[in-house]
Amino acid sequence: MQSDPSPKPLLATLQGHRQPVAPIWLMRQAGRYLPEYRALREEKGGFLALAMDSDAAAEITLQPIRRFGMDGAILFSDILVVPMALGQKLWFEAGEGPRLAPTVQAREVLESLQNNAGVLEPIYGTIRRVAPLLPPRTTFLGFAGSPWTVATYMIAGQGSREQAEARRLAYRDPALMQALVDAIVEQTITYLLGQVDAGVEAVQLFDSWAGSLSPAQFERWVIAPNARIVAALKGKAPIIGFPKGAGGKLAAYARETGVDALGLDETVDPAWAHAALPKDLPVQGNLDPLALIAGGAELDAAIDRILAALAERPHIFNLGHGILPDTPIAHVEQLLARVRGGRA
Ligand code: 1CP
Repeated sequence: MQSDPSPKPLLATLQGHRQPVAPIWLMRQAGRYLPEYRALREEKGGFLALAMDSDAAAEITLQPIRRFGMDGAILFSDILVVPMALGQKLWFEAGEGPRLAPTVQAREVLESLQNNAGVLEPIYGTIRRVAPLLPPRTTFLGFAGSPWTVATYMIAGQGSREQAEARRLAYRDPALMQALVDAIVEQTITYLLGQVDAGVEAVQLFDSWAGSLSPAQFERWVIAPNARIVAALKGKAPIIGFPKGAGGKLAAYARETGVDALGLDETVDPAWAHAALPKDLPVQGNLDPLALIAGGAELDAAIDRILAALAERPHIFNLGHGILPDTPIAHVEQLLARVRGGRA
């Protein structure tokens, strides 16, 4: 049964109500393509310092809302704070990316885990600061990484091209992998419920590396853990699942996890998705971030194709992956005007 639609277009779409104009937000909308973000990062001295400073993180969450009037504000934080809450040391190498404490063996990661959930307090502080400042039509989104994607970082200690260490461990010692994933699931549920308590209205599970798994492994390490998280959040806040690279496994993912909405990456044909997915399932996506960089008539055409393919179902416009740091701001403005002007 559908609830009464929220007056907020993005939240109403997540509740299953198609909007005359698709609501829009962009993954990584708070970040390096914005001069106001770069200025604040310079001042605070790095990503983690920003994310753990509730005032700075609140300001960054609000920057794209002020500049563009996005329909969704996404909490400024990172998926790797969950390993930190599990006791793994996290830092960011300037110009490179996140690093997690030296991990010789996954067993060591697991054995050294301890509940350090107190480190998440400043993030709830960010949410409490942002919530009362949002315009009435803006939906506040929280997020977490999906357990598989988070595990790949915990095991490799950093981003890894094909997630080979984690995939190898999953075959070689599935019990160990399961114990690690279980720990992440529990902490993620606590974290997401904490976000909802603090004031977010919906959440997204980012599964950036879902695409590297074979079908049976996808069932076990993507679908099953995400289904547990979805079940724990049911009735509390809608969940958008974003299993990047899942391709033909998207329909099974949606059905078996019970997510409220499905994020599509840019490799998915939206017309295929519309035909293959349940008619009332809200979908989000899926402009290629490189089309946004290119701009011009090609950008307009790419936007129009997506809007047309998904016009008959609840649709949230977004990119197929995070916005890239060299994206011109004028192209983001062009995108918003096209999406908002195209259908009335
Ligand atoms: O200033 C900087 O250089 C930091 C860059 C940055 C930012 C802006 C990182 C480091 N994280 C973030 C914020 C972030 N990360 C958000 C904030 C909200 C928003 O969307 O505006 C979100 C949702 C994330 C999610 C995230 N972090 C993912 C999943 C989505 C995706 O893009 O695939 C992943 C994989 C991460 C890990 C991470 N954090 C940062 C980097 C550079 C990476 C990728 C590292 C790698 O794979 O090597």
